[in-house]
Amino acid sequence: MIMLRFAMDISVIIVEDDKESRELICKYISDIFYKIYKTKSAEDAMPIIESDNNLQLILLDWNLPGITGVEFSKIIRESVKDRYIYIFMITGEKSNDSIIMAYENGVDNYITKPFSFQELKAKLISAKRVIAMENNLRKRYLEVKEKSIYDQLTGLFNRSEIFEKLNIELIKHRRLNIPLSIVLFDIDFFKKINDSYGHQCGDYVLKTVAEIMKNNVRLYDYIGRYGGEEFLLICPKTDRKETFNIAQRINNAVSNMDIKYNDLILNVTLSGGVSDTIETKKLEDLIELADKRLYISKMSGKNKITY
Ligand code: GH3
Ligand code: MG
Ligand code: MG
Ligand code: MG
Repeated sequence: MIMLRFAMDISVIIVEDDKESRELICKYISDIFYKIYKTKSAEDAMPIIESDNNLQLILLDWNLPGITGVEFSKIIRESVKDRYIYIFMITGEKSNDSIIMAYENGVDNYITKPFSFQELKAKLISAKRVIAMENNLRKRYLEVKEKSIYDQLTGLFNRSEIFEKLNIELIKHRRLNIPLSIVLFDIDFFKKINDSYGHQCGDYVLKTVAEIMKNNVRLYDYIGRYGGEEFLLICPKTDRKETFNIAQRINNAVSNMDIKYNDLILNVTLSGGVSDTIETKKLEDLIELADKRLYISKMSGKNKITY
């Protein structure tokens, strides 16, 4: 799911062991942030950083109990990957070397003590802009990623993604030494639907069949659109006898469904072929076996699963 985060929603944490400074900073920036946490140590700060997904700005003191702000900055960079966190140091250190070291360890910006609160505020307004930009980029990236793994028409995994899933599962199963099986499904007489009622009706049937399939697989199965009216189901930790039963159940659900399109009521059936990793461990051979059995189902009258 894509989380839309506006700059308004950014929460901030002040990590500063001096109570007076902590309170003062908080007071000065409270009108530009949605939520401000105040902590005296890295130890207290970490659980908050990990649990508040809106936390994207840290005001970090250089000297903290048991750890330096720079060390803490490095830890944050290594452990928080789900969002960009802008790390702002408040420091008494003025040497160029210290500042370079801070930047090398993940710090984004700093201000040296003593500082004017006006200047701090100005820098934080700019930080907010950078965070908003980061969030936009991330949101775009997730949108593009989502488009690149799902089939637009059916919402199932697309061909390349279902292959990717199969690849990953095969590697896992090789290690576990547990069987995995697949089913290749093909809608029977689908061309007739297009020819008789038009392509749009065909699309609607495809979408509906995909929906029924999705509702009838187990939580940990993967289903994707393999081609035009062909689907590939991956059943982890399952041999082909068991998977045959799952495939039958799916076919029954599809064939029992009255698909209503305008004034029409359509019924479709599936043919399928099942194979498993007890027969072969190779992806290509697994597909070929399932495809051969799908062909047998077609040749022997359709509306049938072969394993
Ligand atoms: P069989 O029972 O042997 O499987 O025959 P069939 O008619 O189902 O299979 P065939 O391979 O002859 O035709 C499949 C048709 O599916 C041909 C193609 O135009 C159609 N098709 C493929 N992708 C789409 C799509 O996205 N939308 C629609 N409406 N039709 C599609
Ligand atoms: Mg300190
Ligand atoms: Mg086909
Ligand atoms: Mg077909």
